[in-house]
Amino acid sequence: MKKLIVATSNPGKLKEMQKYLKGLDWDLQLKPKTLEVEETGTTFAENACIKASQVAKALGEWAIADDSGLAVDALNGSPGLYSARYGTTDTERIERLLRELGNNNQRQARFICAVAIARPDGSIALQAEGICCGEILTAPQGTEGFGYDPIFYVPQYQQTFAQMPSDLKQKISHRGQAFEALLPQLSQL
Ligand code: ITT
Repeated sequence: MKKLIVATSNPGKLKEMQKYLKGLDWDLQLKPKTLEVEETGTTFAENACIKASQVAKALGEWAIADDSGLAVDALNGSPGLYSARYGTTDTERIERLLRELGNNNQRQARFICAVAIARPDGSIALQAEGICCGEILTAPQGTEGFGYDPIFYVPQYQQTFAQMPSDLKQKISHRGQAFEALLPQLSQL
């Protein structure tokens, strides 16, 4: 089995990525904590490639990375690429977003996820992207998931990502869409 390094420091993402990659012919290993990569790209796709490529090259192994974030229409797409840097904890990030949105009734938002897989020499082998549209609530609801999940409401299911069963989130989320596009290509590598 070929080794695939999962290049993330986010435990919530890791859990979801492991589920998508389960049962494939790859031996998943987590990136060492000390190996940190600066996200200098200007798009989610660029950052996913930077993370996968640098980790792959540093370890001489295949690597997969995810770069994702929440874009809120009324905030001109913020926090976007800066979703992780919006605060130091999930609670702080959620509070800041709710504060900035205030009682604006334009609450449309979308989650975006880019995934990339790099070869051991750092070159990019595969890339995919997914988007999930929803609305930002005025207060958190639900305890599942991670990150901004408690304030991201999906009208079609009348639930936030943090209220829905994890299997449903896995299927309909931005990450779900990205992996749906990636997995058939991955099994052909
Ligand atoms: P790595 O770069 O180490 O993978 P990170 O948390 O820094 O971890 P990003 O730079 O991609 O990851 O930032 C993504 C931000 O968006 C971060 O705050 C996440 O918690 C949040 N986020 C991404 N996907 C999410 C999801 O499915 N549900 C809730 N929040 C999510």
